[in-house]
Amino acid sequence: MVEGAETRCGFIALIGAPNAGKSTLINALVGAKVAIVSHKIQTTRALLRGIATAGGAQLVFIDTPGIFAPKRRLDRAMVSKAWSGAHDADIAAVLIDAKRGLDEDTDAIFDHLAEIRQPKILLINKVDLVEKSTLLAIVQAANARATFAATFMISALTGDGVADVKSWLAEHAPVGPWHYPEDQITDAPLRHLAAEITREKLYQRLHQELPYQSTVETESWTERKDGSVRIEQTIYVERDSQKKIVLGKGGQSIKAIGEASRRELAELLEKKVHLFLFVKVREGWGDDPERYRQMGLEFPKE
Ligand SMILES: Nc1nc2c(ncn2[C@@H]2O[C@H](COP(=O)(O)OP(=O)(O)OP(=O)(O)O)[C@@H](O)[C@H]2O)c(=O)[nH]1
Ligand SMILES: [Mg+2]
Repeated sequence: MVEGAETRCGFIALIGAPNAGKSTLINALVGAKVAIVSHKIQTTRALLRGIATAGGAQLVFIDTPGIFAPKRRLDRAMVSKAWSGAHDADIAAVLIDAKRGLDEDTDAIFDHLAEIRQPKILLINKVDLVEKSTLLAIVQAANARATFAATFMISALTGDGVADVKSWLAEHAPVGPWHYPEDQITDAPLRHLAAEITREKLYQRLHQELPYQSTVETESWTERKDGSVRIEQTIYVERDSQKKIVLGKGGQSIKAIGEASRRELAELLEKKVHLFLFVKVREGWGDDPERYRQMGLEFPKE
């Protein structure tokens, strides 16, 4: 930051259908992995802030859970978190997956956009996957449904167009002091980030419904004299049959998950990590207020 120069600080919520690429984009904008990503829908569960700087501006991006038609209690908690993130921001960035276009999920989002009074920008993501003509049709259809201050074509995966989004936001962020120290890249505590990394490995390794019926919590974190850290985490599942799958034959599956997570944690923390994973059956954790509190979600009454 230049001494004496006018500073800007903007909060930007990324909203969009499940799997649109919100978390991938936040990592690209921040330039480091702060949010977990998977090819499965509904990976992100709570709000997470990723912080970037551009020029004299601090840009605080809010990753939100994909917005979709909620059925379970956990889904409802995630959807309401996503909208609250959009309402609290200075600017809402609406992300559309170019491959999917204005499908049912995106349509439902557009129905609610009028309620958001803040300026909105449109980001058409995954341009690496489609033809130019398809993109133009999406842009036209989207702009007919809502008013956007700007439209960008990007690929969060390749980084194409991401710098343009950043500079536009830096120019349009409200004037004001920075909210976070200059070198901070996320507001998530390390314990939470560590649990998320293990959850990402679960999502990548397990199939069908199982990831949605599990959650991960960091139970203990001990810095050791030799400079390494000992982390204990619990994976909660709903049923004994699910525990068996998470463990895998002869413990193979949990071992692979633990190894992948440990490796990434060691890289993130830049120290040796001893990771211990425990699998616990907690029937009905999806109806347990404490699990929601741990995830950073409010517990819906019904
Ligand atoms: N080809 C391509 N794939 C992308 C791009 N952006 C994201 N993806 C992929 O899309 C999938 C979903 O990405 P996420 O970042 O987890 O999507 P999300 O919107 O955060 O999803 P939820 O948290 O479930 O709402 C992943 O497999 C990403 O690698 C892109 O620009 N191009
Ligand atoms: Mg996500």
